Amino acid sequence: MHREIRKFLAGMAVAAAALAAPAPLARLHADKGVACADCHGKGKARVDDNEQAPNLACVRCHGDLKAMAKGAADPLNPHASHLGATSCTICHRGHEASRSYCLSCHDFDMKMPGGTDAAWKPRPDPARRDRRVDRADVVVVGSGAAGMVAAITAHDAGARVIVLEKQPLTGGNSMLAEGGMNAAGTKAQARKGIKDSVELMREDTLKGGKFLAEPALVEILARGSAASVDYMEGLGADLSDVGRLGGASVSRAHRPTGGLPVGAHLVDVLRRNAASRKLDVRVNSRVVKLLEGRDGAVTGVEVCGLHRGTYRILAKSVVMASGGFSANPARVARYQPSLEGMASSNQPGATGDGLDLGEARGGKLRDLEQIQIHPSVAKGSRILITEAVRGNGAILVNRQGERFFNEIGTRDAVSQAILHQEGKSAFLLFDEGVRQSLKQIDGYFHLKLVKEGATPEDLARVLGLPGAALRATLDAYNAAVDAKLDPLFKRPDLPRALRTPKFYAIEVNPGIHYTMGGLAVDTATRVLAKDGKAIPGFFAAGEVTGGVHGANRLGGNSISQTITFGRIAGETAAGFAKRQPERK
Ligand code: MEZ
Repeated sequence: MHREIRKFLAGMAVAAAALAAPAPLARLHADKGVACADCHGKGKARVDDNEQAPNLACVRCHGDLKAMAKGAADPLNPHASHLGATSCTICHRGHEASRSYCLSCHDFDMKMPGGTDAAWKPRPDPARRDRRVDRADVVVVGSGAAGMVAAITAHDAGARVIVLEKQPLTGGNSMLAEGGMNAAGTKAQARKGIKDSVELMREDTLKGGKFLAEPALVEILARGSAASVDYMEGLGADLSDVGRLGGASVSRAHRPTGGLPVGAHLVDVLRRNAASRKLDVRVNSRVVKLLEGRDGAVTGVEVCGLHRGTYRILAKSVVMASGGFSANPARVARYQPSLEGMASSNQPGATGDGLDLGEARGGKLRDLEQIQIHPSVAKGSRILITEAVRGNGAILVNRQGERFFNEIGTRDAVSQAILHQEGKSAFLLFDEGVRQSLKQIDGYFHLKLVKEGATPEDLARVLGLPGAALRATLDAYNAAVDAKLDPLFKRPDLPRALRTPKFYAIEVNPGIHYTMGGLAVDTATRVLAKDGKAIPGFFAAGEVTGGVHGANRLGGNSISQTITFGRIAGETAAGFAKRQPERK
C-alpha cells in the first residue's frame, strides 16, 4: 500500500480510538470553560511525582476529600474510604481515561467523570533520564508501617531521609491490616487483667511457625512488642482495645477503641508524623536498582519517577521495606503451584520487587515457598474478613450447618479445614453481640457481604442450610460457652454465647494473604549476603524479610513486626550513615 494512504488510515484509526475512549477530564473541563492555564503552566507549581500541583488545582475548585465526601448517604463513598488522605490524581486523570483505585480490590459498579470502569493500573515509566543526583543519609524503599516507622526513627536520630513509594499513595499493605498488633506485657493488657509475657508470645510465635523461624528474630519481636505499642501511642495512636487472634495463648492483639481496624489508623498516624517532620516522601517513585560502591556497600538507589524519569539518589544507607509478594500471582505460583488462581487479600503493589532488588545486590533469600493463606476472605471477593470476628466469638459452619474445627486455630490449620469442606468454603456465623463488640464488622455490612436472619432458622433459610442442624449447632456451642469447655474441638477461648438476634453469616474461603519468606537479616536488620555476612549500608524490615514467622505467621504479628523492626532499621541505618563519609 502507498505510504501516504497507510499513514492516513493509521491516523484515522487513532482518531476513532480517541472518540471511542471515555472523555478525559481535560476535555470535560474545557467544555465547562476551564482553560489549560487554570491548572498548568506559568505561575503554577511544577508537576512532580507526588502530583501535588494538579491536586491543589482540583482542591481549589472542588474542595478537599472531606468536602467531596460530604452529604453522600451511601457509606461506600470513594472520597471517604479506608485509604485515608489520598490524592485526586490517583484516580482522576486529566489526559487519559480515569480509573478507580478502589476497583483494584473491590468489585463496585463505579462510574466517574472522564472514567472507564476498568480497574486502576500503574502508569508506564517515562523513558527520560534526569541527570540531577539527589542525596540523603537514609533512603527508605516502601511506605507501609515498616518503612514509615524506619523513616521517622532515622529522621528523629538526625538523618536526612527520603522515602520512596512506587504506588501513588503511601501505606502499603499495612493500610489494610484489620485485626490488631500483637504485643505482650502492655499497659492495655494489664488494665484488662490479661496475664501475658514475652516468653509466652515467643513460644506461641515459634510454635505457630512450626519452629522454622529464627529464634533470635522472634525474641526481638516478642521482647520489643510492648515498647512498640508505647512508641505508636507516643506518636498519637490509640491501641487500647485488646482481642484474641488465632494461635495466641491469650488476648494480645491491640487495636483502636471499639475494635476498629488497626492498619488504616496506624497509617494515618504515621502519615501525620511524617508530614509534621516535613519528611521527603515521594510517591509514584519506583526503585529500579540498588547502587553498589567500590567496597561492596549499597550506596543509594536508581529511581524511576512517574514524571521525573530515571534518576539517582546517593545515600549512606538504604532500608528495604517494600513488602511481600502476595499480589503477584506468577511469583506465588512459582513457589507454590497449588495456589495458582487463588484470590489475594493484598493491595496491588505487593509484587515483591524488593526481593529482586535485594537479590541482585547479593542478598540472600529464604523461605520463599512459605506462603500463607488466610482462612476468611469473603467468597467471590478479595475482602479479608478479619480473624478478630472469630476471636470475638464467631464460629465456622459448613454446608451441613455443623462446626468442623477450632475456629481460633492457626491460619494454616483453619484454612486446610475449610478447603476440606463441601464447596471449599464455610459460613462465618455470629450474632448481634459479636457485631457490637467489633466496630470493623460494620464495614462488611457496608460492603453488603453479610446475610442475616431474625432466628438461626431464618438465617439457615437465607443461606440454604438445614435449619434444625444449624439450631442444634448453636445450642451445642452455647452450652460449651456456658460450661467454659468445647468438647468437640477444644476451642481454647469461648468469649461469648451466640444468642442475641439478629444472626449473621458471611461465606468465606481461604485467600493468599502473606509471604513469610524474604531477605535474610540479622537482629540489627542488616541484610545478609549468601555467605552470611552483612552487606554494608543495606537494611531491611517488614514483610520483605524472611525468618520472623517461619512456616506460618500468627495473626497480629505482622503489624508488630513492622513497628519493632522498622524502629531497629531506622536506628541502625541512621547510625551507620553517621559513620560514613559523604557519597561522591
Ligand atoms: O495479622 C493479620 O494478618 C491479621 C490480624 C489479619 C486479620 O485477620 O485481621
